[in-house]
Order: sequence, then structure tokens, then C-alpha cells
Amino acid sequence: MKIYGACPHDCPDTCGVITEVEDGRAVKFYADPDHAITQGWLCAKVRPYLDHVYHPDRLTQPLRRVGPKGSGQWQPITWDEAIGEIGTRWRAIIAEYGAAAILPYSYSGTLGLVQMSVCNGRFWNRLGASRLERSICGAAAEFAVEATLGARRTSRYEDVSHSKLIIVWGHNPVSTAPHFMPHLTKAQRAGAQLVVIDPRRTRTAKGADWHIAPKPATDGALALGLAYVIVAEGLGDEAWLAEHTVGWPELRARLAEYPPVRVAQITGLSEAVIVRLARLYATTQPALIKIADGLQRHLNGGQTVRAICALPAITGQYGVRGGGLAYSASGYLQWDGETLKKWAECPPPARSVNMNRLGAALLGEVADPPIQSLYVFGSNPAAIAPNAGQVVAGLQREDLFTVVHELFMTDTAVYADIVLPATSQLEHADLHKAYGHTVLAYNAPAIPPLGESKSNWEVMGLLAREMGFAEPWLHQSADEVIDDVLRATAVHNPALADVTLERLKAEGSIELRYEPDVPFADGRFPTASGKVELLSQRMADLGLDPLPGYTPGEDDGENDGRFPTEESLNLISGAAHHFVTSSFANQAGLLAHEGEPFVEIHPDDAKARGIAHGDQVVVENGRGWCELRAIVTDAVRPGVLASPKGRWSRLGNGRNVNWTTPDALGDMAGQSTFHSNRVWLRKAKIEDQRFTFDASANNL
Ligand SMILES: Nc1nc2c(c(=O)[nH]1)N[C@H]1C(S)=C(S)[C@@H](COP(=O)(O)OP(=O)(O)OC[C@H]3O[C@@H](n4cnc5c(=O)[nH]c(N)nc54)[C@H](O)[C@@H]3O)O[C@H]1N2
Ligand SMILES: Nc1nc2c(c(=O)[nH]1)N[C@H]1C(S)=C(S)[C@@H](COP(=O)(O)OP(=O)(O)OC[C@H]3O[C@@H](n4cnc5c(=O)[nH]c(N)nc54)[C@H](O)[C@@H]3O)O[C@H]1N2
Ligand SMILES: [Mo]
Repeated sequence: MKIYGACPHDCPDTCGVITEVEDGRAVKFYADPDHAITQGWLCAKVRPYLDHVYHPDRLTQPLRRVGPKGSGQWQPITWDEAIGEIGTRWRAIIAEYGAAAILPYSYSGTLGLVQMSVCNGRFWNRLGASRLERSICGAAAEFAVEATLGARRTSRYEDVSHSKLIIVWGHNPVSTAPHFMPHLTKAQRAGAQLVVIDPRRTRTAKGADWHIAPKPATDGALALGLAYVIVAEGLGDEAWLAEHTVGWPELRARLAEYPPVRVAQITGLSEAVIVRLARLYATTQPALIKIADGLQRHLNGGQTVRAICALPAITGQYGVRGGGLAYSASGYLQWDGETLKKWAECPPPARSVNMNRLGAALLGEVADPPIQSLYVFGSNPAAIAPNAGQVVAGLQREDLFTVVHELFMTDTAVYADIVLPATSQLEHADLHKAYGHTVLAYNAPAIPPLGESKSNWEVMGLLAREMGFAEPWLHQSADEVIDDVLRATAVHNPALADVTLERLKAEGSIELRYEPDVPFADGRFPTASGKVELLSQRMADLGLDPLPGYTPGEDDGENDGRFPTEESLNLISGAAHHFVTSSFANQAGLLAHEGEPFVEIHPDDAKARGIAHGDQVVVENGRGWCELRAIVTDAVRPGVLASPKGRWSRLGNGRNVNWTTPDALGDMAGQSTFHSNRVWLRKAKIEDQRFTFDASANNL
């Protein structure tokens, strides 16, 4: 039997997949040959998906903690006992503190309509729990792009074949958007030039005609410097600017602050590079700039994206097939909010807690009421949230009642009071839209749940019943939810007119079409002015700089005086090729490909610290430290370290890079700032070696 599914993981490609089942067991898993984006092949991470589904470490029954927090001592309990205990604890917390003392924490373990979006909203809104400000990934870029262009719309992957120049800017699609790559390669074969701007020579940069490696967090200045040269040399499209933008005179005046000589100092690039790139960009058209979210995980990330968004306006490239800005397709299809969340039928929204401040929030930053219970699903905050030492200290709070709904005993689950087993994508129903394209894909359950595992949505139903909530919208089947949301959304999104659940089930995936086919080709931008808002009143109203700009945005590593400032390095921690953040980072085959946790360091920086290739090193700052294997390489520029995200502390020596990353918020939308991370690096000493995980050894 062949069953259509969708890859649920956090990736713009959202592939169509097929599972073959024999006697209730999945025996084959492969790409849907008819899915417009997937085109019959899967990435390295998802190809061995049955190893993930049938991993021997899958959780199969509810567990109650019996030893101290984090000790890993559990007693299996029934679902009735687990839900009953959660209800008892929550009722007591609500009586004493109110429901806002309960915080749900979830992110992108699955991107499904039901298992993520509806599960993030309905039950918690009805309960009156604290809301989670979901800003760990791309909040600043989303905000910046919407403020500037009005909506997140992006060209189709295949339209890159019309590009003559592609600037992939702080983005690593070989790893993070693999199904864009065949189209990009085809364009390159047809003569298009590829420029990659990244402080690290990534897999994507290796395939570029030109790799430019600026200092991290200086891209805003680089963009303004390019604009300076374009204007100074008369290469801009003044007619397009006059017709389609607001605020060009003001921005042009600001550009005077960004001559190449200054931008060279800020970025660490030569003036010649800046001038050459500006000329290339302004004279090779169609020219596409492709960004994602890694670029903006900095203190100044929102303004960086604003500055980059200005470039296609200055060169008149918006609306041109093969030109413009490729960021996200999320703006084409927004599920009907009320059907998703049921705000109107719930108590007024409670306060919100920024997910990047989880540790601080648990340790008292959020008071009145303090957080007394944490319910985690579809996320692994002890491994993926910044300033992990604080997160772990918060999770160790004796008076915090923590429930974790998971497939595996993650770095987070190990601190739970109650662990609930979750189904994998092969075991539940869902509907998936994508952030890289406009293909919708239905995921039919292929196999029965493993052991006693239950889907997020089933557990929400059990919790609702336990709390006495009888609203029918908390007790629908997943298919009923999908059907309702599709119908409600179709009212305002004509592309869904003939898309039904029945059709999705029969066809697996359906590509939605939007007019105009090339974003903004009709010259209409859904901003307040209908134009590209180089000058943004919306920004001004929020007390933000109304014009694109550059501010240094330097992290100080919370240096408590132990570390000499001049020896600091900037650690960036982007995507690992073989994991999706921490998902799959417990899978033997993929771990073997990725190798042990490492940090890349430039030979000059290694030499200055007496580090040899392969040495065990300590990366540290005032927030914490972790141990990694040094890879001495000129793939990073001097002053920069790179160590991929996603490692499980439990499977290493107790800590990962997030023990050093900042939980300060960026310039817009409460954005995470992982890459604005000032650290110091030294050779590990014998006494540093902690190969077994000892939670009591936190140096907080
Ligand atoms: N294989 C794999 N794929 C993934 C993920 C994964 O973990 N693994 N994660 C998924 C998720 S959650 C997301 S949000 C997307 C992210 O997709 P991307 O944004 O493409 O991925 P990142 O690796 O986070 O960041 C891209 C690049 O930004 C660079 N960078 C960091 N700071 C700067 C800077 O200041 N300037 C410039 N120019 N570059 C900078 C990093 O070196 C990195 O190579 O990928 C998704 N896909
Ligand atoms: N240092 C550093 N850290 C980063 C980043 C960075 O660039 N650098 N990037 C950040 C970004 S962009 C993101 S998006 C976040 C992602 O962080 P998370 O959203 O936490 O994503 P994952 O690490 O994939 O963890 C998802 C967890 O959900 C579980 N899961 C999967 N499906 C289900 C399900 O159906 N139900 C339940 N209950 N659980 C499920 C998986 O087993 C897994 O443990 O990480 C952030 N962390
Ligand atoms: Mo992300």
C-alpha cells in the first residue's frame, strides 16, 4: 500500500513523500515523483526517515519522574494517570496564580497546520495560558520584509533560470533549501554568475563564482555601500524609484554616510570588492538576491534585511522574472486566523513571553505570576534556545512543573516531571504549506502509532477534556480541522477555490497559483502607500529607524573581566548539513556523516592560541562554555568561528554551543541573536574534560 505524506521538518522545501506499508509496518519511504518541488528525490536527512521512525530510542509510553530533576529516573505510567496528574497540578496552579502561570513552549518539530499551528493556539487560548512570542527564527526579517514590501512573496524556484546574476546572501541552500539547488545549478550552467556572501565558506559558497566573506553583522553597511556606488555611478533606476517607492530622497541622502572607504572598514572587505560587486549587481540583470533567516540572527538583523530589500528597488529589479528578492512564500497563503486559533471564543489573550528569553523567564524575569508550569512540544529548548545554561537552570527549578511531549528523550525531556510519547509524521494526519513555495501537501497517517504514542492534537483533546472544556473545536478529528480551515481560508484566498480535503487526499499535493506569477510584477505592493516603503511610517510609529540603516550591534560576551577584549572571536552557529536543528542529531547514520561536534577556526587565530588541527578546545564567555574539536581551516575568516547548531548536549560532553549564545533580543520583533556571539577560545585542559553528563556541574 502506498501512502502520500509530507515532510514536516523546518525547511522551505516541504517535500512530498510516499510510504509503502506492509502488515502495518512502513517498509519503503521515498520522494513523491509528482510533487512539483520534490521531483522525486529527498535530502540526506530525510532519505533514511525509517531510521527516525523506528529508532530504538523512540518513547513509547508516558513516564513520571521518580529521581531528582534531570537524573533520568522514570516510572512508566498510563495516559490516564499522566493526564490526571497534569490536570491536578494545573488546577492548583491556576487557583493560586492564574492560568498565565502556565507557559506552552513549542516551535518547529513539525510545521503542520494541525500538529503545529492549531496545537499552538486553540487549547492554550481557551486555557488562558501565557502566549509564546515565536521569535527564535526569522521574526526580524519577516517584520522588515513586510514593512518594506507589504508581504512575503517570492519567485518560484525554477524562475532562477531567468537570472543572470544570483547573490545568495547569508544563506546556505545546499544544506537548508536543497530543492532550490538543481534550478540554481541549471542557471549557472546557462551562464548565470553566483555570488555568495557569508563569513564562512559554506557548501553553497564552494559552488560560487565569487565568495565574499564580510565580518558578521556588517551586511547592512555592505548593502548601503553597494547602494552608494550604484547611485554615485549613475547605475540606479531613478524612474522606477520615483514611480514605485516612498522615501528614496531620504534614503539617498543617508547613503552619503556609506562611501566604500567607510564600508570597507566596517565589513573587513576591500573597497575594490565593494565597488566591483556594486557594478556587477547593477549591470547584470535580471539579478536575484536570495536570503533566508540565518543572516538576520544578529542584534541588527532587522535593519540588515531592510537595507538588502532596498537594493532591488534601487536597480528596478522588483517584479522582473529572475530578479528581485527571494525570501519567503509565506505571504501567499495565511490560514484563516480565527478558525486556527478561536480567539473570539476564548478569554482575552494573556501576556506573552519571548521564547528567546526562556531561561531568564523561568528564573524570575517573568513574574506576576511567575511561570509555574512549562509544557513543551515540537521543540527542544535545552538544546536549541540561546543561553542554554540559563534554560537548564530554569528547568531544574524544583517548583516548576514541566511536561514534555516528545518522540525522544531529548536534552529538554530529561528535565521533565512528566514525559508523553509523541507520534512521528508517519503516524498522524496533517496538512502542510511551505515557506519556500506554494505547493500544499496532505499527510495521511501511514502506520499506527508506535507503542502508546499520541499526536499533539490528540493530547490537546485529552487535556481539554481533563480541564472540562467541551467546545467542539477542541475535539474535532485532524481531518475535520483541516476541512474547516481550508473552507474558511478559501473565502479570502481564491487560489484555494477548488482545493478540497478529498482532492488533497487523492492527489497528495496541489500547487497553488497566484497572480501575478512573478511577485510584484503588477507594480503593486501591499503596503499602506502601495509602494516599496524605503521610508516606513510603521517603523517610525514603533520608535524604530524609519530608514534602512546600519548599527554595529556588538555582543560583549557578558565578559565579567576574565577575558581580554582584543582576543575575542565571533562565533556563528548556522545549520548543520545532516540535522534539522536538533532533529535527527540522535540518529547514528547521520551523526556518522556529520562527525563529532566541531568548531572551525582560521589558522591565524589558531596559531595565536597554540591550537592545532584536531585539538579539543573550550569555547567560552561570561554566559558559559562548551567543548568542541578544533578544525583549523581558512573556510572562516580571521576573527570568526563557526560551529553548527543542533547538537544534543546529552549525547556529547554535556553542553553544546548554545551554552555560549546570547539571549539578548535583536532590533526588531524580539528576534534571536545567536550569531552575535562573542566568545573566547582556548585549548581544553585535562580538568575540563567532562565526558559524562553531570547536571550539577553547571558553572552558572
Ligand atoms: N540541513 C539543515 N537545513 C535546515 C536547518 C538545519 O538545521 N539543517 N534549519 C532550518 C531552519 S530552522 C531555518 S530557519 C533555515 C535557515 O536557513 P539558512 O538561513 O540558509 O541557514 P543558516 O545556516 O541558519 O544561515 C545561513 C548562513 O548565514 C551565515 N551567517 C551568519 N551570520 C552572518 C552574517 O552576519 N552575514 C552573512 N552574510 N552571513 C551570515 C552563516 O554562516 C550561514 O552559512 O534552514 C532550515 N533548513
Ligand atoms: N546556536 C543556534 N541555535 C539555534 C539556531 C541557530 O541558528 N543557532 N537556529 C534557531 C532556529 S532558526 C530554530 S527554527 C530553532 C528550532 O528549534 P526547535 O523548534 O526546537 O527544533 P528541533 O531542534 O528540530 O526540535 C524539535 C523537536 O520536536 C520533536 N518533534 C517532532 N515532531 C513532533 C511532533 O509531532 N510532536 C511533538 N510533541 N514533538 C515533535 C522532535 O523530536 C524534536 O526534539 O532552533 C534555533 N536554535
Ligand atoms: Mo528556523
